[in-house]
Amino acid sequence: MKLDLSKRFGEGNGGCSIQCKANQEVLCNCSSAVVTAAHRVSKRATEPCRFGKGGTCCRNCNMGPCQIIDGVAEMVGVCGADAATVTARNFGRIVAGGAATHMDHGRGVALAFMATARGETPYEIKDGFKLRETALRLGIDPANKEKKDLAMEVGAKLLSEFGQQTGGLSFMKRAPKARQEIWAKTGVAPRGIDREVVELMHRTHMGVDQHYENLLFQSARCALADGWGASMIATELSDIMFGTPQPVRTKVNIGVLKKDEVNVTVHGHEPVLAEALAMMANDPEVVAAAKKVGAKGVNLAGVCCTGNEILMRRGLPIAGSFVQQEVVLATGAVEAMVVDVQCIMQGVSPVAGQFHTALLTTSEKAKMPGATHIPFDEHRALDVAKEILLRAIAKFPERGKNFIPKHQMDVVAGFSHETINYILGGRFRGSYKPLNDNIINGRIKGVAAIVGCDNYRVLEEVHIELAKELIANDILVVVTGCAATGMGREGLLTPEALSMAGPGLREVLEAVGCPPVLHMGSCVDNSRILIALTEMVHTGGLGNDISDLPAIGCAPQWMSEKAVSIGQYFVSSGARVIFGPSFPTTGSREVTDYCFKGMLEPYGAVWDMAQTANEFSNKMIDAIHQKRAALGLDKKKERVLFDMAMRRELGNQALHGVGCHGPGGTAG
Ligand code: SF4
Ligand code: MSK
Repeated sequence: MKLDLSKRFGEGNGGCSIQCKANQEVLCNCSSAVVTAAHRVSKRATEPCRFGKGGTCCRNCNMGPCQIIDGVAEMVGVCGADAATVTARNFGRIVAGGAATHMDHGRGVALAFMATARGETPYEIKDGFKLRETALRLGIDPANKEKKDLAMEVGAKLLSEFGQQTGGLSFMKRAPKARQEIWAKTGVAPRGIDREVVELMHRTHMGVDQHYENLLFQSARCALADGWGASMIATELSDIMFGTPQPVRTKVNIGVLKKDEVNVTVHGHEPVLAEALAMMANDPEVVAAAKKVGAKGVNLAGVCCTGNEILMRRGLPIAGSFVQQEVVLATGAVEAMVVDVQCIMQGVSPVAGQFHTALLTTSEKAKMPGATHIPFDEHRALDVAKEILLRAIAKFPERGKNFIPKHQMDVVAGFSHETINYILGGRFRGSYKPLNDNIINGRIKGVAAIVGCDNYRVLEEVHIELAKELIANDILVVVTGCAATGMGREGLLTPEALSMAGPGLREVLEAVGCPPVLHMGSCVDNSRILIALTEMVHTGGLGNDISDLPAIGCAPQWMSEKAVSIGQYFVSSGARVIFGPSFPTTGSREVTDYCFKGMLEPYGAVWDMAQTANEFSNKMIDAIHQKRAALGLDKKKERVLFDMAMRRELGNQALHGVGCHGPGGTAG
């Protein structure tokens, strides 16, 4: 199949996820029989269905499917459902789908954690300090308890919250007090984790909840059960079990594949199998087997968020983001792609079939035509990992014509909330105070999160241009998921990228050797951003709630249902979120107005939409300055003429160290 990719891939437009040079070179060098999402999307001459895109196609019963047109009386559903009901129901189902993935992921981590505490897996409890901290947070006294007993108690408590019917979620008590009061007042606090998905699916069934506000209320409750429940449990227990990320230097892009090693890529989201593979990759028996077939060893590289998990904790490289998953295989240099769950395109199977590559599914929840299934079980983790690696090694002699592009880029990742605390405040007085102080004194204007997927439907690479614009305006950027990999490809995740930052941000971060864009992890790790925002509130000086902070989030190239759940838990937590290039409720003016304006009243934050990098940056910078103005931080200081007495007083203060504020030096 020969396709003209020039429209999609542009010329000399290196760097963007779609047009990145590595992608272009691989696709130009591989056989025309290789078909990827890039080919499929350019073959689709038509725009996506307007009803589907705007949320007004309903197939919730067999009298439909019904396409609804907002404001046209004859164009309601056969049952009478109007655009607002159908759009809100569809929005709810997107949130339920997204939240459910994180819930199943979190449950899986909790079960593996319990098995580890019982000594049934090869993993260990690596971060004892975080275990004790978490125990205290859950009201469990860690005193005089063996590590494994304490881990059992912590794991059992958190696992119980998945099936819990009433009461609240423990980690929601970490939120600022004002936020907890808002949740209590609105009644939106989740009762149990799984319950909220089940109820949302019930409410969106034909003939149940027909009020869009009520549907969006349950969507918010379900999303909160994701962010402050399942996702946070997944992140915290993974940290305790596999180690809390610390800054680590590694590389990203397809060039991390190696000519003389057996390339094994891990793709999906769950860290448990990838950890076992990392533990076995240097096993003497595995290395000997690799040498026997003429390879120097095994090169483990990530794709999507499984990649982000092992990049954050082990410093292993990432070969590609979501839009690169098929292109990585199209190199012909991958012996095995090991997949677990989420974001795995069905298209990888036919691409793998063009080469010697073994496509290996490992989760009972996710099998694929054309793949070999090797069931993973944490109790047999190392045996399964060894079997996978030996299968990959056996493929190495079959490697035929291949092309590995040179492109790879250095990145510094591993910015957990704990790391930020430590970097800013030092080991013995870890604190967000230097960050808050520098926001107050104006060197840093605020914080922006760029999260989520990359997407073949988006022609402009918004992430990169947006991040550059934000850091140039002295806004600290935090990133997760595939957006982070895209930033990595462009060199934004290195301290050297500070040359692109505004003078204030540069001055603060140069002192601590931090990049201006901080990689905080996989998409489940967006919970780290919730904690970082909470910490900023607790540190003081920037208001009483997340909604007071000069902080904003966005997902300019969102693709997955998870992104919508994530966006909704940020909005319900008080952070404004901008999505692009589309929003799933635009088929109903009422519902979109409610999301873009009406949510301000219950949650103190709203959704918004933008398309170009320019539009995103204008809206985000404006929003940050509005928050600064509300906090009284954007007022121009009156010029003060100092007399002798005032100068003497200043001198005394300097002598006694008053005004010295961490990495920024003296406070302004
Ligand atoms: Fe049509 Fe109503 Fe059935 Fe939806 S629930 S498919 S709008 S009849
Ligand atoms: S993998 S959800 S494409 S970020 Fe987390 Fe990337 Fe989005 Fe999947």
